[in-house]
Amino acid sequence: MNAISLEELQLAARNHALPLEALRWDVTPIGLHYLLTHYDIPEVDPASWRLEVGGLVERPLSLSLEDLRARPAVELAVTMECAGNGRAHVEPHVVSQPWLLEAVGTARWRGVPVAAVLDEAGVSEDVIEAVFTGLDRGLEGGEEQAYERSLAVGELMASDALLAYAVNGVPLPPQHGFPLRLVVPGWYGMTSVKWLSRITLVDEPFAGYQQRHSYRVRQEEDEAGVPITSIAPRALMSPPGIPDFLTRARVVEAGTCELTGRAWSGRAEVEAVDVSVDGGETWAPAEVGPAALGRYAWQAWTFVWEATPGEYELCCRARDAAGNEQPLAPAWNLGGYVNNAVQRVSVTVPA
Ligand SMILES: Nc1nc2c(c(=O)[nH]1)N[C@H]1C(S)=C(S)[C@@H](COP(=O)(O)O)O[C@H]1N2
Ligand SMILES: [Mo]
Repeated sequence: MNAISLEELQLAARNHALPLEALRWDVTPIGLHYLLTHYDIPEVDPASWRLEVGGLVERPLSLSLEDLRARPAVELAVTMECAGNGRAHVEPHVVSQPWLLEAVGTARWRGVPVAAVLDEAGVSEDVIEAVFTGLDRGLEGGEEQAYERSLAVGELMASDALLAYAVNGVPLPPQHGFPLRLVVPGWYGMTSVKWLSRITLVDEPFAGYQQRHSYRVRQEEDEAGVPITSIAPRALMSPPGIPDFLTRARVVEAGTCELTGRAWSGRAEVEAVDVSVDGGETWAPAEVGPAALGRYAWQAWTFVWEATPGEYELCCRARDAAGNEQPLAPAWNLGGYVNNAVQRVSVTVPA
């Protein structure tokens, strides 16, 4: 068992996960959506707040919330997952937000396509990236910084990325980026910058801390590593039966038990979910539902289990249409990122 420090507990108490029983909702009630904030939730006065679009553009823009709301809106159901999801299961232990495997949620984000706003500003020819800057500030790796991330401008213009001011039919709550956030469907959450204040078009690669140091798969400190982009496949199950208070191990009555859950991948449509009741020795296919919420949101799956008395380890495993499949065991990297090893749920079926 990996030991968690009080500092990690402090992070975990601020940044909560999705309670797994909340997988029952296709759209996550917003208070149950996972949450990750590196620094503090900033205070924003919506009347004086503006989104500045500048750098190498033909027409710099300064847009109020009303300006944005007046533009044609798009709503997208998006499954968002933290790149650190699964971190607490990697060994040796990686010190950071200690996610188990529930740093995920699906919401209906509403706002203005980023591409439309950039078109309006007129992106200059030599621009390669857009830098998205949040209002939140803090220290990380000894560097004082605003939370900032960039995206390649070609990719952005061709994407369905949104500047979202509403979620599940209500204005963004403070913790999810009020008044405006970026939402990049299919990408790990770090890309979707909250509390947006500025978009800056640049002609050289952005080298801010969250781009150059964090969110890269690296084995060694001095290695450049591979930047983290789209979400690897994962299936999760709503744990069946009832939990033990402390261990959360499950007790399920003997008889027919319908296992249910969700599966997603930011890389391609989910093609298959397999279920094991013996810790991954043997597998059988689950029934996977359609992409009912569109191509950026999770799909439901079900599996009928005839539970007989005994001890079980239930597992589920997703594969996408591009052939990406969840591994059985975690892979280690410095940041503890992108660990999509299969979920394991201990179950007792009493006689
Ligand atoms: N400004 C800002 N944006 C941010 C973050 C942050 O700390 N500050 N955290 C990022 C990370 S790591 C994730 S996983 C998602 C989480 O979004 P949520 O809290 O709305 O679920 O927001 C991203 N956007
Ligand atoms: Mo994250």
